[in-house]
Amino acid sequence: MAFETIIVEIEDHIALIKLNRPDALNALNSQLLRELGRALSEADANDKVRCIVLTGSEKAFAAGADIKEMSEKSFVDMFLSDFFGREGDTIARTRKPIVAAVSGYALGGGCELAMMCDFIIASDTAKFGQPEINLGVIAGIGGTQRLTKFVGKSKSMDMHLTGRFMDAEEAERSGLVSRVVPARKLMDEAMGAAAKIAEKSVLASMAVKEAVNRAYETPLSEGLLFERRLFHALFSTEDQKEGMSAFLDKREAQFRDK
Ligand code: CO8
Repeated sequence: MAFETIIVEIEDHIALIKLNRPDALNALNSQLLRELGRALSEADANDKVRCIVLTGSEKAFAAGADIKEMSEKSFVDMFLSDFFGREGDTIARTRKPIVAAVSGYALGGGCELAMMCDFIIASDTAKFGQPEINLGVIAGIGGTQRLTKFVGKSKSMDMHLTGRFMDAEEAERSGLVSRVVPARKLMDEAMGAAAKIAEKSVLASMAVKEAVNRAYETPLSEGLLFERRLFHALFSTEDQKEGMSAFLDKREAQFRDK
């Protein structure tokens, strides 16, 4: 079934997913999150895809959850439908690497969506924020947890309590984004990073994701053990033999995800 709220292009082992609700600054409604979840699951299952890039428009990555869709809902509606819980879990469970390319507004659910990706490359026009407090609510799809882990308690409290926006420079300084580039170079930078990742073994990329994400979930000793087991396990792959022989033979490795 075709998508209506996102555009998906697959080329050179990269799935480029563009949020596409321009009239609402890519506000995240149920349809968009369902379609995004489906596109990510399909990318995970597609042997041709080795990395995913998620982006929005120049003006907005996403300006949050769709306020029109939510405004009249009751607690019972939200609780019974587990509003966006399942969709959020599907996105966060994607196993292949996802690079977020953020230009313009990444607010509320938009900031939370960017943080579910594996790293964020921002244009110098990017603005991050958790302004839910202005609507009388709080973040609902990971913002209080992920932002706090990325930028620390003080700045996270500041963002959530005041609802102020953080520019790209502050976001890089605080560890929320990995790189900032001029707006006109954003997609080249993100696609370049994805192309680098796509050259690697998907087995190793997935292992990196699992191990780095464990750092947020477990005490250090458990995380170190988990990393070591994955490291050992990769010695059962052909890609490890290929990667190490290629280094010794002074040639480029050709990974086959086996
Ligand atoms: N929901 C619905 N429509 C939106 C949203 C939104 N979050 N943001 C913008 N729009 C719409 C506007 O209503 C407007 O539509 P229309 O032309 O029909 O009136 C259009 O997009 C353009 O917006 P503006 O005219 O407001 O554009 P400006 O350039 O003046 O302002 C801003 C841009 C500053 C981004 C402004 O639109 C704004 O403040 N938007 C709301 C930001 C916000 O509060 N986000 C948080 C939403 S709550 C949330 O995300 C909760 C997350 C928890 C669950 C998450 C699940 C994914």
